[in-house]
Amino acid sequence: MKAFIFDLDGVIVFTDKFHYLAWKKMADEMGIYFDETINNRLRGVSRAESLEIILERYEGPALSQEKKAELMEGKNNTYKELLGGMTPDDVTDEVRNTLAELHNRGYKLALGSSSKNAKFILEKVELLGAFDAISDGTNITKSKPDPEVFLKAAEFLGEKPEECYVVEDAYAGIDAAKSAGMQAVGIGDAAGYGATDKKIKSFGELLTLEE
Ligand code: B16
Ligand code: MG
Repeated sequence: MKAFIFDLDGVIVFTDKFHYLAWKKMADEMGIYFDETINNRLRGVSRAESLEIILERYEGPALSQEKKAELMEGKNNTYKELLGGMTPDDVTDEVRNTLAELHNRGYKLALGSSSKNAKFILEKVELLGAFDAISDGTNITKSKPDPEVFLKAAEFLGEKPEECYVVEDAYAGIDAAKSAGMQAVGIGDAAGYGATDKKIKSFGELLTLEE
């Protein structure tokens, strides 16, 4: 194997709590029921698809595309305000050291995130320089479980899909990795998902994956 492609939210940083708070604010304002169980369905899913999942519980008059765009913009503004408080302390030493050691061992490292805020987050936590390539929500047309974000990451790295590991916390991300022809490593929620090739309990276990 030549490379690792990392999901961002739920793997490198835990921004899911901010997504939850930002969507919750919007849902409360619109009188829509929304809880953490529904929020789990938003992992790895694009902003537009997340909105549609939340609107499954909406009972008001039909919403125009303009209104939906406005809702997504409002949610993203709240989310970015919450992200504004992030610092390098929001990345554990385990994550930082493991990334550095994988690099030392000669692996190429890429980010493969559905988020359009990925670079902003990596800047806040001072990890932008840890990756050789970034594939995120700004360079894809289809979001996970479509393999596009990971295939683009492999292309940016100049590596073959079958020589890439994908590290993911979301079922949609594991499905995307398998569709891309990559090795899927599950952490967090995804460690309990049958489609994963390898399961890890902590990030540092990536160093012993090939033993
Ligand atoms: P944004 P990942 C995903 O990040 C999140 O898990 C998902 O909840 C979010 O809707 C998506 O990014 C889009 O994020 O609104 O910032 O563009 O897990 O693929 O790193
Ligand atoms: Mg994720």
